[in-house]
Amino acid sequence: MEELKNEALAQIAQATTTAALKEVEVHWLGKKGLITERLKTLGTLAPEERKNAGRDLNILKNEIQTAIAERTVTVAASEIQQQAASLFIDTSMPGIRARSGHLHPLTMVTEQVVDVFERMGFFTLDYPEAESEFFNFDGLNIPSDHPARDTQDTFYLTDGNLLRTHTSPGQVRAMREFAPPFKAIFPGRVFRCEATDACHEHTFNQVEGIMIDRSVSVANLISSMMTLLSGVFGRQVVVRLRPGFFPFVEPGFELDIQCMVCGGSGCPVCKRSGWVELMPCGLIHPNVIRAGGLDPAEWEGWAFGLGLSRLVMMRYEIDDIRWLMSGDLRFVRQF
Ligand code: FA5
Repeated sequence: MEELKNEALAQIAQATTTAALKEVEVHWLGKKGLITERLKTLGTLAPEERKNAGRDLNILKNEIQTAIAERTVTVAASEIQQQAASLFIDTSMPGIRARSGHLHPLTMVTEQVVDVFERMGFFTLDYPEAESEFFNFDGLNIPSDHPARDTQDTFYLTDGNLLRTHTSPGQVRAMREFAPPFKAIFPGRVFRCEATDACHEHTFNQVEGIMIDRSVSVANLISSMMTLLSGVFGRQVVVRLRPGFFPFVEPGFELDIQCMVCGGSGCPVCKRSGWVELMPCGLIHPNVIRAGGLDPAEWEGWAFGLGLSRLVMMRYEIDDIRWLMSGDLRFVRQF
């Protein structure tokens, strides 16, 4: 026993790496290690001998285990020291700049619009992108034979629903959901089955806004629009108001903004006209108020449908709407 112990302790002392120590451990205490093998032969000894040999072997086993554990601490510490000494840190090396992510320009402008409107007392709602024909068309005073349906080429879904072509379905939904008076906006994606160009996408963003009260005015509508635009652009912008037709408003207007990409001189974004159609609006048609479950004799409202993607283009002077959804990081990283 004494000889075995000396031999084991000598091997442990000689091991200078954790790998070498592991080998020593396997050699003595492993499944086929010396001590384990000897413990297995105990059964062949006479009972008296077996008792003593068993006790001695277990004492030896514990001693070896303790010695290995102690040596492991020393060896590991010296290994760490060696590693640290061999590490050379060149503090003059140029660093690798961490690139932090940021919001997409569309998200930034949406948040700005939401912020301006929330400060004016509007609350923000989120309505479904997959809509029923009722909310997208019929409820908005656009029956199935109405020519206005043709101006918004529609993606129909196999379940009979459709991808909303504008955010206006939220008008009827909001009126059904909230007791008037109230004012709300609902930003979101809309979809149209149409050919794309510098200022037309098949998937783009709008923000709808409505105000329902006993008496509302076009003057109030226009002043809200102006507050929004100066809030987003941080400066005075040139706008013009034209009459516009939408079945769900009466009277209806088109609010155009002077093209901020070319300053009004004409470019592909404004189709060389110097103006960009940005924000149709008007007083909500009595039929829509009715579809919203309210009595048009008691309640009035105004609504607008802002082309958010176009607003982003104007805000950041982007010359082609298709950049927005392109997923091209070279574009996104510029903001
Ligand atoms: C509508 O979508 C109406 N729902 C807006 C409205 C709301 C009118 C409330 C009255 C009251 P229009 O189809 O014109 O209208 O689209 C609204 C805005 O979305 C346009 O002024 C334009 O800025 C933007 N827009 C329209 N089509 C596209 C397109 N293909 N790509 C990008 N922006 C578009």
